[in-house]
Amino acid sequence: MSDKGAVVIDLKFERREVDQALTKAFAGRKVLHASDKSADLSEARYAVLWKPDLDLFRRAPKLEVLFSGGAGVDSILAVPGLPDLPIVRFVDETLTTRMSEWVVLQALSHLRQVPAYLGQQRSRIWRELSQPEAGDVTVGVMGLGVLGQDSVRKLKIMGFDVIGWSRSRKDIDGVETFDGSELDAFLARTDILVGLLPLTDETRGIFNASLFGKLRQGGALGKPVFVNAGRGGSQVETDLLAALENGILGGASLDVFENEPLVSDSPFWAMDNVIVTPHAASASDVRALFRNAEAQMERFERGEKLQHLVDRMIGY
Ligand code: NDP
Ligand code: OXD
Repeated sequence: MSDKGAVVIDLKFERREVDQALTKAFAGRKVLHASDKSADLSEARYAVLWKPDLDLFRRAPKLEVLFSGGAGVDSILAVPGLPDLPIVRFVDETLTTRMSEWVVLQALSHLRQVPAYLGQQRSRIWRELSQPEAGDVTVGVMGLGVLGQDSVRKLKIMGFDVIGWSRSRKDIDGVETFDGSELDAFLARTDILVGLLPLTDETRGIFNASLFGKLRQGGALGKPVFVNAGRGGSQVETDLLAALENGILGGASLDVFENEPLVSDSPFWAMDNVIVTPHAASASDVRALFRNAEAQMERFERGEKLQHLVDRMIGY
């Protein structure tokens, strides 16, 4: 075995996919599985992890870099006893493209009244509904990071009027942007609100009754629509449910929930104007994840800076 650093894999993903991806990954490196409780992890330098075992850091005390199995790192940052090591987020075109596909799909579904037409189909009703133009609908994206910026570009291509909000103002061609202090002005313009925020102390519960009440009423869709693929901890589900029931919101597309999996008796499943997907907006492609981690390990061993590092002070 070469002197390249050993890697521990602790991914709570489909094992078959992980094993298959490993056949073409980490050449020249020892690969260890945290799930193998008899494995000696004591010399491992790297861990690729998603929902890691609580004893991982005790078993692997010489880790130097952690690689997140996903773009969001809230669950890693919440692990008790997490060592103070650099954490690399998963950033890859496959993940970005999948998320933009989901976001555009949801925006188009609400624009083109897919939930209503599916209801009509089930009742065998042939009735054309009124059809607003995409350009008359403003999609407001909260979170203009890697995923948000690609989504706004693709929403623009579909003809929507697109605006965006993030902690620090972004400069994106053809998109009006707002900074953290301008949330109310941003919401007042928004017909379809898209959440692509990380879960942090600041964003926990941000999608609440007060926020829903500030979205534009009477736009081209009549009532505003809420779309969330960031994290469920950012939405207050009792407020969301009330807003959908009392008509503050006209619909929603939800990929993430306060508690996952969504319980079978959740009212969201049965709401005609709500589209539910099982945290599947953008699943990590394991082959791409390993390719990225491997490239970063090579950089690290050449003495170059790691990319896509998490800022633990701000939590993303
Ligand atoms: P980035 O870190 O690239 O972007 C995060 C964005 O959120 C930045 O624009 C940042 O602002 C903004 N932001 C963070 N906190 C605040 C705040 N308090 N106020 C205003 N803006 C804030 O993340 P990604 O785009 O890569 O991913 C976003 C999230 O998407 C992930 O954290 C994860 O939770 C979720 N995700 C969900 C998936 C799914 O399948 N449902 C799949 C992948 C990711 P600034 O630019 O100023 O720093
Ligand atoms: C991620 C996710 O953060 O899948 O990548 O949610």
